[in-house]
Amino acid sequence: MINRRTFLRTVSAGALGLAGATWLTGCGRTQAARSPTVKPNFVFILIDDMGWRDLACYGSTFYETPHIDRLAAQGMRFTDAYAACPVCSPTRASILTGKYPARLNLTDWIPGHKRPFAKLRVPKFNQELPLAEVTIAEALKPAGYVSASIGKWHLGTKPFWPEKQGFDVNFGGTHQGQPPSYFAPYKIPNISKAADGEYLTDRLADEAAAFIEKSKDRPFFLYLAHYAVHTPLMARQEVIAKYAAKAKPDQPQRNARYAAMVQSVDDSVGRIMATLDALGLADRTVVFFMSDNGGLIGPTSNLPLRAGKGSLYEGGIREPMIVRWPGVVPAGVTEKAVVTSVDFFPTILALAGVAPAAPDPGIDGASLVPLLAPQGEWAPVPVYWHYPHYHPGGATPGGAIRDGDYKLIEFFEDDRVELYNLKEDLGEKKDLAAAMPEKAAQLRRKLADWRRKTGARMPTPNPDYDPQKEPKRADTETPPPLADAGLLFEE
Ligand SMILES: [Ca+2]
Repeated sequence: MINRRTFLRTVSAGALGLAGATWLTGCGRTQAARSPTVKPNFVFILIDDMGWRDLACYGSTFYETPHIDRLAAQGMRFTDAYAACPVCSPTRASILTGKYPARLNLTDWIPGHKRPFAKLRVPKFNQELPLAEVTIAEALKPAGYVSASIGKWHLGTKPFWPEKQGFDVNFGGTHQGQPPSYFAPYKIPNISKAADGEYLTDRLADEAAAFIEKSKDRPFFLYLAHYAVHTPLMARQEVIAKYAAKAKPDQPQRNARYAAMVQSVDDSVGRIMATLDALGLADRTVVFFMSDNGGLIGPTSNLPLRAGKGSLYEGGIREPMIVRWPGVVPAGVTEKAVVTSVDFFPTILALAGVAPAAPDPGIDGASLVPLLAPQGEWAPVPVYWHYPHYHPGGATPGGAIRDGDYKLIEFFEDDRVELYNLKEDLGEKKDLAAAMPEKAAQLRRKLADWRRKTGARMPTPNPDYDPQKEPKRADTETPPPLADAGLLFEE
């Protein structure tokens, strides 16, 4: 059986064996803007808590996202792309290292939260991305890349900030998982000199554009990790007014404040694209667009997907994902392959023609080059999750595997599984576990094998378990009424 790791080695041997970017010349596409010696730039735009359905090009009829829609029209749009975790920090770590959160023992958002009377005692997890891990920025550095982390970091305190993980520039990245305010003063320690009333998403776009301009003559890696669209819901008043006027109470997506935050993110993408165009860099810059976990139920709706942030149902983990590289990645293509956030690390290294001196056997991701270039053969592989934690949204500790059309979710509290055929049942409404016991058992075995291989830590029975003292379980699936959503998430 081929797993993501062995597959990576196979692809690496093919792609990287062709030193530098010369492999690109073999795919018969125009090479006018590139030469084998010019390495591509990478712009990785990561949105916080953006749901799968939060873009017009993914079916939203409320939010307006013309720039991101154009990015999709000029590149490849993935329908079945996943975050490796339904919450922030672990997915970020998976992107930067190519390893599953279970392997990194970074399985919940930092610092997590305590549930002393829950049925299960959850395992301890790393409170930072260990410095020994090799990030994309560190891997690209020997090839002459300059790297910037602009925006949210959320992978540890100061000794573990981006500048300790290979980034030459860190603007606004700290231990913080959300900004105290989206309007200056932000109270983010490494953002200074902000004019009163300045809006954070705009400022991050400004800083990103300035970094691109400054780095235009050398290969660069820009990791633009927006704090948006995470709470607190704060946006420009005039944009909120526009969406308030078109919000309909009977529509699942209807929060004007959240819509305005989405629009500002879209504006920032437009700003980045315009900067690349103005500098003549678009043809040698690979742009990735991704979110770190599913949309938060309340501010947004992930329908037709089930549930949202914190859950292993599709609403918590399926993400919008776009890759654009004019002349290499075919334009306007919808790609249905099942991919996950651990795949970015090997993909970026392969596209840069960078081979680590000593390949890390712990890399879980598969290079997406066979899908993107397209070059070589894409061999589908299962995707896994390990979230042995409780989430305030109501989710309980569990794990999951997506293998082809099927997905199995394991619930650790009661040792129960659910099985879904996502091709026929995107909303995960019809549990097939009882009807297809052999399929369920087969996927459960694969999930258990993967946990063993990655060293995943399991929760244990809690001797202090007291259901009376447990917080009342929230309904994870039904959005609150409009008025409540406003009250709950008012800044
Ligand atoms: Ca998040």
